[in-house]
Amino acid sequence: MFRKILIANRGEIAVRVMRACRELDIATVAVYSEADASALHVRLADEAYLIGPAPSAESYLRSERIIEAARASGAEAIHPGYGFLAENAEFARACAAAGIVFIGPSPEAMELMGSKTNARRAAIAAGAPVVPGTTEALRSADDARATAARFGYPVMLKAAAGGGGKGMRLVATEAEIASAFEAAQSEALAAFGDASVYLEKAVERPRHIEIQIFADADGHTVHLGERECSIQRRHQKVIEECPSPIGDAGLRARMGASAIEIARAASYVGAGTIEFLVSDVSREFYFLEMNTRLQVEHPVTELVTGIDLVREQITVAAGQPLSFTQEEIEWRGHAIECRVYAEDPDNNFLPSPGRITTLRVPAGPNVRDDGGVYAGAEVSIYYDPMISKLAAWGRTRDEAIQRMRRALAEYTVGGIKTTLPFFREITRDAEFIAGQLDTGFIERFNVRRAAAKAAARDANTDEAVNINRDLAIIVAALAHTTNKQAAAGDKQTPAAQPLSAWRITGRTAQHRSHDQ
Ligand code: MV4
Repeated sequence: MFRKILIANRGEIAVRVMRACRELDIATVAVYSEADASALHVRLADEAYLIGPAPSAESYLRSERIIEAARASGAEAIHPGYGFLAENAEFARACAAAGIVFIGPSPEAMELMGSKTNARRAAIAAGAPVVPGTTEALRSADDARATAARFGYPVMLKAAAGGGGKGMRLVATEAEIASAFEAAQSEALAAFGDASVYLEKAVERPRHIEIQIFADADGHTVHLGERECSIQRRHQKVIEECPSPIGDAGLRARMGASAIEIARAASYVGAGTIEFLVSDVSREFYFLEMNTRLQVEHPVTELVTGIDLVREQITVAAGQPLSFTQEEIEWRGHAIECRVYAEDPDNNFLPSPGRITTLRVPAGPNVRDDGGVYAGAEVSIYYDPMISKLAAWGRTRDEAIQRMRRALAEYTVGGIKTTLPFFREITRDAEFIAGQLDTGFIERFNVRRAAAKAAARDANTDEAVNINRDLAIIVAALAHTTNKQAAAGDKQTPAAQPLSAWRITGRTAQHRSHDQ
């Protein structure tokens, strides 16, 4: 087993990896930018190396500096977390060249899956169902038009070097195809340095359901079930669940078997995720892409299976076999995760950087918070503003939702805006509770939310009018009595009491507990 591991990341995921290291008695090395000198991951590590200025291109993306830090510290392995260098095949090669173990799949597997057209070809070869479309880049606008006509509108244009929806275009009619193709090409070139664009038939109102897979170097490949990730905003996941509300043992077994075939076709080793689109209507599923990293939402799988995925990544990278077989995996209950961001949900989710003045993190039965901050920490403008992932487990989905609501009510973050109030609303939304989670969920929810806000404003106005009217009546009545008493020469009338004091105090306290 390794004695020392360097974590080439920051924030909550660096902290999460360090926790697994500590349980395995492995020493931890942090790397940090000038903006992160007092960040939580630096405080929790056994040692830490400054690798550059705040911008990630000058720090967390500088592979040579990170490898230098690994050498200087004597770390035998590097865990990349997610993002930054996690899916960078060149970095994995540079680690190997320096005699350091990259905790992840081979550079070849990363490269294969990094090309979405090659990944589609590999999935087809593995016999997995794939969204109808091309496995080659489109050659021209004319080629795009002819190909779209062959598959039928609506179609999706996607960057071959992309993934995660970046540079993606939905095209509804032939009139738009040429301009959409040109736009997709230039977006792909700007974002990925590669203008290649391919075509898929658009799946209407799909769900995004992904399968967690794991493989060791001895060729044991297993799946750990699905995660439902359909609640997304601008292609960023917002809430994830395990299992999917539409999942059952049959769908899981079929999707799991396909995912294992795809992983085997790529000679995959380590933790990986196969993304599928699932039709809400037919329950048919189609391969979308494979992510060759530990994913942000891995905790929901951990809560339901009881398996520590990061620990397993480390032991598998050290050459050990998987610590469990497919038959030993059991899925128990339901887990939900909310990604808590330093963003203002009342101002179009604008980032809300700054100092966290107060912090109360929920705990108690079956609640897990994977955080990367503390009271007094600074949320920087330079990085992703996710401050924690709050997860709740219950025996049923309803119980998990109730527990999540309780945890959200306990959570307070002072000094910055967060998405906590947004989650308090979602977890009370009827469509969410019913599990109707196709790709249009957030859009529909935002419409309902705006309508509810407007109604609340109107109700408040009504209430204020009523209170004023009631007060006017009380004041008039009091004045009448007082005048009568004064006229009668009564000197015993007590001073007026503030009638609604208890109510005002109660409201203030409630507002405080939901303070951002
Ligand atoms: C699609 C699609 C419909 N048809 N591909 C891909 C990346 C993901 N972030 C969004 N992606 C989609 N790919 C085809 N052929 C619809 C989406 C999609 C989506 C998928 C799941 C959850 C939310 C989504 C929101 C917009 C688009």
